[in-house]
Amino acid sequence: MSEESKSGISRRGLLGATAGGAALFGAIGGRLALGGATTGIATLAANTAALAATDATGAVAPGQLDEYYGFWSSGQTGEMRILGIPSMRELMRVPVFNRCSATGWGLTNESKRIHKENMSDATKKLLAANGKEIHDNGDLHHVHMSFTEGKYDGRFLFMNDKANTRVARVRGDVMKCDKILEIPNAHAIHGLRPQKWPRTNYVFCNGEDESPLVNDGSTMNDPTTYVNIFTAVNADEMTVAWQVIVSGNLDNTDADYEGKWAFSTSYNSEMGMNLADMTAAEMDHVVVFNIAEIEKGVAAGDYQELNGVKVLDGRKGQNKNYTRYIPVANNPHGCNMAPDKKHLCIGGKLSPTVTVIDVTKLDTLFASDADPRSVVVAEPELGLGPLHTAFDGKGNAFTSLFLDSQVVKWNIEDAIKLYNGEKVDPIKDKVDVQYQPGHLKTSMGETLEADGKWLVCLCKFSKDRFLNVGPLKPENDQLIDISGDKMVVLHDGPNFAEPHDAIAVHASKLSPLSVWNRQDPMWAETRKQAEADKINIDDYMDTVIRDGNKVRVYMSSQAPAFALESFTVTEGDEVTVIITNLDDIDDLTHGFTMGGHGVAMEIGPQATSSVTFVAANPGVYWYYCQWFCHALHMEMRGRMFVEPKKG
Ligand code: CUK
Ligand code: CUA
Ligand code: CA
Repeated sequence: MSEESKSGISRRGLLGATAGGAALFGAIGGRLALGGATTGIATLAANTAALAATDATGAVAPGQLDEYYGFWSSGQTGEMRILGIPSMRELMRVPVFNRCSATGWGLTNESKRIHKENMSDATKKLLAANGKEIHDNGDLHHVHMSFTEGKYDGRFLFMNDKANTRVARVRGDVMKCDKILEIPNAHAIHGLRPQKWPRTNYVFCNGEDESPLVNDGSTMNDPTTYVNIFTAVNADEMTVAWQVIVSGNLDNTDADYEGKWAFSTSYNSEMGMNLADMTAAEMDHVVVFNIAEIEKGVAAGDYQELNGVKVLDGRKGQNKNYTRYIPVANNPHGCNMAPDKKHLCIGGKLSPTVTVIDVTKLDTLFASDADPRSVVVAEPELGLGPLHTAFDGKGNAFTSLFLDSQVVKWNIEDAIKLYNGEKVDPIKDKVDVQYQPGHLKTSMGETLEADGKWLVCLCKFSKDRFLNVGPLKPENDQLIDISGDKMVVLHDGPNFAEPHDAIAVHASKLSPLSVWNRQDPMWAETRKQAEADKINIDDYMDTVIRDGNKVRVYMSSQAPAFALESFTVTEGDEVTVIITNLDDIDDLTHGFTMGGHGVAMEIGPQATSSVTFVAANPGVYWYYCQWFCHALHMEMRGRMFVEPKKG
């Protein structure tokens, strides 16, 4: 731990901000054992009699629960991760755009159905040409929870795939992905945010890569044919509601707290096709989308229909009710709406400034031909490489400085005063982070319930912070205490490639199930097939159905046995194994792995899962449960006999 954070912890201890709760010396000891040389914490523990289980050091005692769920993206890994805050313990990985060996995501019929449900014909063709059914990868940057009246409601989490232009949804009740939607017309969905007010009816999605609107290979070198597309996804149905063509490209996005606007940064207003051209202009812009006007445009038929989607024209010089373009310094990045409902903060990236836009001035802007810069109310110079901004709900903002490797704490009202010519310094504190931060997140900071307790800073480089694991190093997600005047870095959290973003959701917002509901829609299709086969998948089952060269093997599981000790198929048969886990005990998950067939899946308590494969080679093959479930878990196995084909 660095000298600064050592002294920071001591200072925090002296401030006595940790009062309350029982003495939990053991907790700190436990953390010491895991966390290594942290004499600062030891001193604090020795000196502080009363330390709550989840307070100042970020230590959470064994057996104690975190106060917040952290939902992390994972970039090119393609999954969503759940961490506890403040412990920074990884609690779960939820496969979404990736494949998962443990759970069978991407292998099971249930997950493949979700992958394919909204897949375009073009993608199906591409995948088939490459010998695949579904994509193997995704690039998941942004995870956000659904809102009701500006507060997290625990229903869903939404996330983007930049690699293959998709948006996915994870259910808050079971923490599994239930929808994947390929977005037509747009390319490389990057920024993504749910509407905050009155509820998440839309999820706003930025297409980052410019492409010809009709991308049929007829042109590459005529930049006038290139466009970028902003998409509103219907969050309940997971369908595309409408799209808007914009000038320039789209990077990050956010929405306001009145349900009136969405905002997107654009770093390529130049519509350049290489680095030099993308950074050529002095100014780029933020696009403001007027949701009500766009809905009116849709109702009035002011759109072209492209790949089944209503596409409106919101480019500069077109319908000025749909969009406005606010000039900001060249190549902006982050786009963050403050919980004061008023201030939108745009990270300068190439400029050392954050541009603050007062969204209550937007009505006037749309109603007039006023200078679009008239909505800018502050532009404090904060340091080098400002990317993203987070909030404490007390009027302060925290901006990541990529080049300076720092987080800067600044006061929004003071920045406005400075902009108006008063002599005030909006900067309240700076802290070194290790190293090169991207996103940063405060506890509940993207909601009206921002509580100003914790900040997680997602650093892009860890360099020397951990044991060397070879040329590929982990990222470093750092926990920072922001409850006092000074920020204090408390914890290094190594993380695998590559969380871009995270949210911190108070644990009270969620109550996931421990056991599946038997009527869950996840296996509705499987249930239909079973009904046709006259099998009740809610009960004990040990039946093999033969349907030409298709064989359906129905078996239940109950620790420590599958209902079928063995079954027989014929060489070349297409075999579907359907398993219901009849155990209804908390945490009693079984698995099914068919040896030598590249097949494995999870079957949670009271869940049904199914997987299909071709039994190509005659012989005896053992299947087994790969989830340690019982003292006799090793014995939870059986045989598939593949008879040679006759004649
Ligand atoms: S982007 Cu990665 S650090 Cu994709 Cu949210 Cu800014
Ligand atoms: Cu069932 Cu291991
Ligand atoms: Ca630019």
